[in-house]
Amino acid sequence: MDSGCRLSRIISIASTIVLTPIEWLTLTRLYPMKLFVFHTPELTPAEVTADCAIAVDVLRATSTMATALAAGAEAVQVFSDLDKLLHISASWEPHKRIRAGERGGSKVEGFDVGNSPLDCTPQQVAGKRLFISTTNGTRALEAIQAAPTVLAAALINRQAVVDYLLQTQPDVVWIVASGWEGSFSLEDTVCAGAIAHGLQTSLGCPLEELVGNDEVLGAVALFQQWQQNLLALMHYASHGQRLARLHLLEDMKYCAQLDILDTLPIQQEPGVLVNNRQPVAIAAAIS
Ligand code: 3SL
Repeated sequence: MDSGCRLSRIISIASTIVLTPIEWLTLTRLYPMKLFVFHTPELTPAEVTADCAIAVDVLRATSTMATALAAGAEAVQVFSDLDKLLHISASWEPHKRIRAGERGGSKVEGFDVGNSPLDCTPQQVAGKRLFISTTNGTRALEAIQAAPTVLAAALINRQAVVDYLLQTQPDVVWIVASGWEGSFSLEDTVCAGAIAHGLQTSLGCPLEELVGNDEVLGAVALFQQWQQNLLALMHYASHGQRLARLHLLEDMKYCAQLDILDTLPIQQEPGVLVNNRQPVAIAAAIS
């Protein structure tokens, strides 16, 4: 639809209903937001950046980060390198920090916890900084940390991410899936599709008005196919099978839930994410 046509559609809609300021803004800006999905950090352009870049690692890093912040962690600080994490966190008082280390799905020896969101109870993390290094998720966050706005998304906090994008309307948004050691991860791309689908539904615009690359269309199609069956998808996905072999079925069950946390991990300084929302009672969510 050309912009003249769009404008007359807007005027005719607006004349029949009472609009909130956000609805007016959405309509009058003619959906300038463009979404791009990248399946791995390696496929993400290094030389340019987006207005808003979102890292996704449903299994399990970004699910763990959102859960820790929902449980009242002071911040989450991410590292791709374990030694650097140990060095930087050493300057924090032990009762003010918790060190999470994961490689290949298992907890790294000497760390307080691995990468299970279910370990992030208020008793364990409230008031503390979570220093975390994981195989892929923390690398994805490092890859996008130069963007003016950096978020961490998972299925569990999808709606909080969508709401933020609706409120702030960045022009160019990248959704960067963590993948597994450089290759595609089904559950991350489905989450990217869930974000794009949520945005499109709220804006009420055709998907093609938001699409920046073909990957967005693929991600939305995958989400539409699996949205009623996200746990089954985890069991098909190669990383889900890896976690199942490690008997981490409860983690998979938890991470497969959609929109259960109103938590928005947002980068405050390079590598440090805080909650853009108030901590909430999460006992019910993680039980
Ligand atoms: O790859 C990662 O960053 C981790 O989330 C993988 S795992 O779920 O902890 O195995």
